[in-house]
Amino acid sequence: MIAGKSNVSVCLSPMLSENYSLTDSKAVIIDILRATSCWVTALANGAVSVHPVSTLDECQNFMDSGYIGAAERQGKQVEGFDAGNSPFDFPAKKVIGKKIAATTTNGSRAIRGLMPAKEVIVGSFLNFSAVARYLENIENKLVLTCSGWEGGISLEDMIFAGAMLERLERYYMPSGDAAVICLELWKSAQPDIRTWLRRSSHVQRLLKLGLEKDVDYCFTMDLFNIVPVLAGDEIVIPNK
Ligand code: 3SL
Repeated sequence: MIAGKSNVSVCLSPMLSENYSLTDSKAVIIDILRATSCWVTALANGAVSVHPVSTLDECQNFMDSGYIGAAERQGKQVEGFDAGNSPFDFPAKKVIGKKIAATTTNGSRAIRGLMPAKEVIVGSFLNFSAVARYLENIENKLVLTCSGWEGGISLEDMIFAGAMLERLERYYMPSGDAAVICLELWKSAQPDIRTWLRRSSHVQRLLKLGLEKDVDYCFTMDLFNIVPVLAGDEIVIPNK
């Protein structure tokens, strides 16, 4: 490690998280399609908090106590819940002043696995620069954690990680082969990231479900200037 720079590594899948020492690191949770993009949108639109939960039963219990219940499995909204996992499910008129409980196939479980970290920050392209600015000059090690898909990897999460590694290169020293792969991927995806990402299996899955609008939206840079973090069990915008 170069003096003055902290280490940044990339965890490509929650299945690999045991290889990272979270207790002395800050972590960024990444699920570009679509969990972290949804949570950032809901909070930017005025939701009080998002409580990520693993199971449908937990989500139902929160819904019974007044939360908006958002539940997705295999890309689709689960019947009986208030919302699925589309960013368009969380407009201001629906979420302002409300708490949300959210369960998704990968992201809501992946973030729960990061709870031992010193701080968990929610990253998406929608709040990319805000997160990058927040991470400049922090002295902790950093783990960029990709949610992937069912234990595997996801290109769009890796592209985000590569973009963040490049943005933070003045402040952090990339560590490990996963960081090298993500940086190389990010470079090779230039100049047209959206077209390059069409080869992602989850992009293809969402396109088959007619969700092109969601994909386009989630690849939009810097719509929001917010940095949501995990506070206890809930994701919030601090000092709000
Ligand atoms: O797995 C997840 O957390 C979701 O983001 C998947 S989906 O985009 O809602 O299909």
